[in-house]
Amino acid sequence: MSDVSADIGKLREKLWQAKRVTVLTGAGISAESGVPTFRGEGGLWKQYRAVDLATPEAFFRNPKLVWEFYNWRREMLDLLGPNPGHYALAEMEQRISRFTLITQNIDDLHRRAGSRNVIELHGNIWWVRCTGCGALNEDRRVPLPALPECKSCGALLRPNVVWFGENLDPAVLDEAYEALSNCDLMMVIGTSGTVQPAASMGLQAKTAGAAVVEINLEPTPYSGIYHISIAGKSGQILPQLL
Ligand code: BV8
Ligand code: ZN
Repeated sequence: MSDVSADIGKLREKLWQAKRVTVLTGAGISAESGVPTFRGEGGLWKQYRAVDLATPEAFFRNPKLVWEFYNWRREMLDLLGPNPGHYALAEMEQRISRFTLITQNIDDLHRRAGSRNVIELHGNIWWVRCTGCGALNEDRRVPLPALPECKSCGALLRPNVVWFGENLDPAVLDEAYEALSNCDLMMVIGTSGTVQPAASMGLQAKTAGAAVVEINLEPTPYSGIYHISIAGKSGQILPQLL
């Protein structure tokens, strides 16, 4: 039995014995849906240098370019769908009474796969927020106009996502910390562990006493620190846990 399948067996055991399970996902869980990750080959940051575009300064300087970046992702996401990894997590939520899913992704694929209780740390690409009156709306037009305007006050809309240098919503963070501080199993899936504060959440769960298991295509700075680190594709590994 390869050590990967041994580890999957160990994780399956922990999963169905756990009293409370918390999951944190990153771009890697959407890779098998065809959504480019931030760091992989053809990653978002290379083509569009998201670090430069996903910032309030970039939006202030050139809102048209930033909206072009988000419209490009919205159009792509409109054609793509969840993969077996997303569906497996939605199934787990049905079968495990105390199960919380935290995601860094803004692609809405967890909800489209049927997950209901999703903590979106960095917002959601299908929601827009008015830079004038703050109105928040879901807007699934693809594409949006080049410079979309608020229908009630006419000011420029922005994607309702958290940009680099922006604070996360404190209420969302509180919910995430409650879930990771009170679980006995935390799975960290498809994230390179680069972006804070999400990157420290696995370690925080471990410090709070949880068993932490990583599922990732490649090693991350945390692989040696978590209890189990399984190298592989989440779309192939997660269904084996059901
Ligand atoms: C904050 C939404 C307080 C937008 C995102 C200097 C100046 C200013 C800020 C900072 C600074 N230094 C550090 C910071 C803090 C900064 C940060 O961490 N920067 C990084 C770049 C160093 N963080 C912030 O700014 C956060 N706010 O800290 O507020 C503050 C306030 C003011 C000043 C300072 C601090 C806000 C961060 C949120 C940014 N918004 N997304 C959008 O998406 O357009 S982040 C975005 O990038 C994602 O949401 C995600 O969080 C991150 C990408 O990471 P991953 O998801 O891990 O993706 P990645 O491609 O890296 O990895 C994928 C992994 O999957 C890989 O390991 C791969 O091997 C694996 N994989 C691939 N395929 C598969 C797979 N695994 C399994 N199966 C597969 N099939
Ligand atoms: Zn408005």
